[in-house]
Amino acid sequence: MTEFDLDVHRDPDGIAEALVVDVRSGLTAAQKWLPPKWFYDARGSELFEEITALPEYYPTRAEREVLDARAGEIARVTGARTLVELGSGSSEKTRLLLDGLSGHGTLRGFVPLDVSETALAEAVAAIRADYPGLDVRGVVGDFTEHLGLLPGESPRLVVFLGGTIGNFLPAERAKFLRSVRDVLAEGEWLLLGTDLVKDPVVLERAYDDAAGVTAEFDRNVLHVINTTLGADFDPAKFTHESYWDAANEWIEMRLRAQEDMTVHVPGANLVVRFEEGEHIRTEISAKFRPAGVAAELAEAGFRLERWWTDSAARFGVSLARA
Ligand code: AVJ
Repeated sequence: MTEFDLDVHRDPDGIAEALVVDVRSGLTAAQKWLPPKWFYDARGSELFEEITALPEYYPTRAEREVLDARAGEIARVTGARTLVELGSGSSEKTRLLLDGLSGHGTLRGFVPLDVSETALAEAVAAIRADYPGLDVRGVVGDFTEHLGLLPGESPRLVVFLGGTIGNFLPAERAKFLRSVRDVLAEGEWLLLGTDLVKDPVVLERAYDDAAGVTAEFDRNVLHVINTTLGADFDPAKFTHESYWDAANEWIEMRLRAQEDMTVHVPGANLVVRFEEGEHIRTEISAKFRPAGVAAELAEAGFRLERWWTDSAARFGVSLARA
């Protein structure tokens, strides 16, 4: 886990500074909010891995079903020499693509990019061990900032899986897709995973599981602020909720204050007051309709070449050409 293994575009000071900016703007807003990327310290990344195995959390399994069925086709259609994964986490599902692409004989390099240095270092070590001969270059960074720095031989296939694009607000999403298009040369590729609109009960359960793992994951952002900025949040005094916003077609995760509280955040030079019953919005996870995904990709300058869903049509995967 050193600069010999990973390209670090985010050092600990830079991370703390970025968190200060987000905490100041989010926790001083009339409706308090925090960006979801701050869930993912070592503990948060572990908790997310646990979430992916929960009975209620179907997206990981649904997307895996698609990748399992289509990896060979993705390799044939793209002929990719470099696989770039944004928000790679443990890179578990990526192995299906690595297998498909190496089986096809074109793949030379793998570039996983993630904000979590610990998760990335583990993934890089595991992939290097299992794919000798593959040039693996981990990049620690934020995919909203560090896209221009992605190495690798063309044609590249950029994959953004898990439905993480749903964490962006619609305007941010448009900007992000456009920025991915802009770093790609014509004829390079994007593989995009999008969770689909479905029964709100199923959605709300997926984000509020019976075992309470998602609640722990949600509260982890408060631990991260405590550890990084010396804050005195008492995470146990916030209850986790998932809420389906039908107008915006997104799930919100919320942390609701159980009593009046004053929280000190010395690292951000900030004191935050909470009223009993007030909530912090900690994540939006937008859900999509097939026509909407196609329109957003076209708007960003992509040509949609393939669209697949799992057999239960819970989750969509798009293969688009720049
Ligand atoms: C990793 C962003 C795809 O939005 O479903 C899981 C994160 N949050 N449970 C999602 C998450 C709560 C997840 N993404």
